[in-house]
Amino acid sequence: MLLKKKILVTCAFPYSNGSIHLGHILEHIQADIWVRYQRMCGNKIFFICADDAHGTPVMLKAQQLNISPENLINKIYNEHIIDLKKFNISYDNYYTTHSRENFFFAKLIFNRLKKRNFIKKRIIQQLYDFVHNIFLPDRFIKGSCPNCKSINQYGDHCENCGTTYSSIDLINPISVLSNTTPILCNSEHFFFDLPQFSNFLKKWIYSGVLNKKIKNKICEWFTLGLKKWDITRDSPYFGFKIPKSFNKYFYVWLDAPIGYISTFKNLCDNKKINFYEWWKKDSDTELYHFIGKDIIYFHSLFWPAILEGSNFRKPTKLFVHGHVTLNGLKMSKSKGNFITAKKWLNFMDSDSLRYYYASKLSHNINDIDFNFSDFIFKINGDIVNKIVNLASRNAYFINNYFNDNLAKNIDMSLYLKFVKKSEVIHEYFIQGKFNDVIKQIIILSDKANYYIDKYKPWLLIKNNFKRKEVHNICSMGINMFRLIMIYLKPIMPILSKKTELFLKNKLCLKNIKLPLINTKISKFKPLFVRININNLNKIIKK
Ligand code: NOT
Ligand code: ZN
Repeated sequence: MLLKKKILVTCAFPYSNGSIHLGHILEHIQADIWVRYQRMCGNKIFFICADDAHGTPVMLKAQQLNISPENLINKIYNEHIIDLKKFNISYDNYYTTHSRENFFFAKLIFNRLKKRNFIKKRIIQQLYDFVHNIFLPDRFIKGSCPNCKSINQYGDHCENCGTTYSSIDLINPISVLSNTTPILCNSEHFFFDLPQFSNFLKKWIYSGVLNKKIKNKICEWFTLGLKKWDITRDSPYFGFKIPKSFNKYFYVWLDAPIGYISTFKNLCDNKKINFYEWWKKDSDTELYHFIGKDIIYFHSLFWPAILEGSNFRKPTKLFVHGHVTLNGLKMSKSKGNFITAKKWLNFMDSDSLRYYYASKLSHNINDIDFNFSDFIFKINGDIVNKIVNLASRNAYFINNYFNDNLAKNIDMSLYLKFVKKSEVIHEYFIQGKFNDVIKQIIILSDKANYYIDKYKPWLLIKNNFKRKEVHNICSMGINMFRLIMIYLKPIMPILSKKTELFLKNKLCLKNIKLPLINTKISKFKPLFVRININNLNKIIKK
């Protein structure tokens, strides 16, 4: 018997200052499909996520709404939980970084790093807004790019020429908060000494954790040279206060990844799981992070270095995806092409989006375009016309002529060809090549429909001597539908539930070699409703 794996999977934590939108949902769906498939294989797997609750944007948003930050993050947390549940994202724990467990691990890790001399103090200059009495984060400063001089650029990088720089190098900086000119002030900060980890990281990156494209990107960063990383923020800040410091806080990006550890710890305490088996330095369990390409730096450099420096295990692999564009455009609130998860669910179902994203997801980091006509074409063409139609056209005969009973004989050689496909489909699932899973599923659906078209049970049924033949053919049709739905189960959980009721049988990989014969199915009820373009258009109308 194959040894069962022990796996922990995470998604990047959504910020506590806004709603989940279709861009976020891509990642949660991607990870959830992978996790559901691993569960079907019988592996022991935990799937966790949390809200990323700290930082200046959360603090300012709460001020704007005239509520406390705690109040804001609670409200957003409840919304996030509901949205993710409705997309059937099957988290074992969805927690928050504003937790006592996270404070505990942030302190523990900081102290371990400090003890081993990986934390350095430095006095730095930063821009200060004297109207709001606050040091300004990069995103709250605008000015002209020091390189190409283009105006209205943010304090961290130029959207025109792509250069990254420090906000104090901006020409004519302006505070986005007060519209006044900020003043340079001194402040003492703690820095994480990333360059000390150069050798470790170079080795780690080549240990199979990343695919080639991403490795190349990281090599560029190595060539530029690793820099010490500022992990402190001054008060006022919403976050964890650094012990024994005067009004210094951990930067949100320090305690966010530590949330992976603390969210799991919270699960362990509730479910009596052995925490150290999963997080100790030489753990033989596996750890996978699903992230967007914008946060590779944090996960491939800072995060493994922090774990190494504080004596914890490192990730097994990063699954990195590109960003979602909507009908070819970047999603943006101001341009009106921005769809929240909640809005989507007001007009559409969740399975169809899961299927569409799966059909576009592979193991590369290309952006993923959500195109409305392509979406309708795929859902109505693949799900309704090919897959569900296979069930309905065969169930018609089984229900009406054979008292809901499946025959004793089906075409076993063809059946086993369908079973054999589970091997390549397995590889595609494991590698995250869901687009190839879908391609295989469609090939099988076409084959199955062709089989029925060839034998034409609707003509054979008119001949009393051909009854048995019709019974066998349509029972084979139902069996092919069942195998297709087993492969589709991690992708479309709602359709799968309905299919299980229809087949009176649980869709699972374990007994895939045994066909459904000489057993009853239910009366067929529509399993999926055709998608209407008008509903889709309503989503983008305000
Ligand atoms: N809230 C961040 C973002 O970019 C992601 C945090 C990821 C979680 O949306 N932790 N880490 N690392
Ligand atoms: Zn520029």
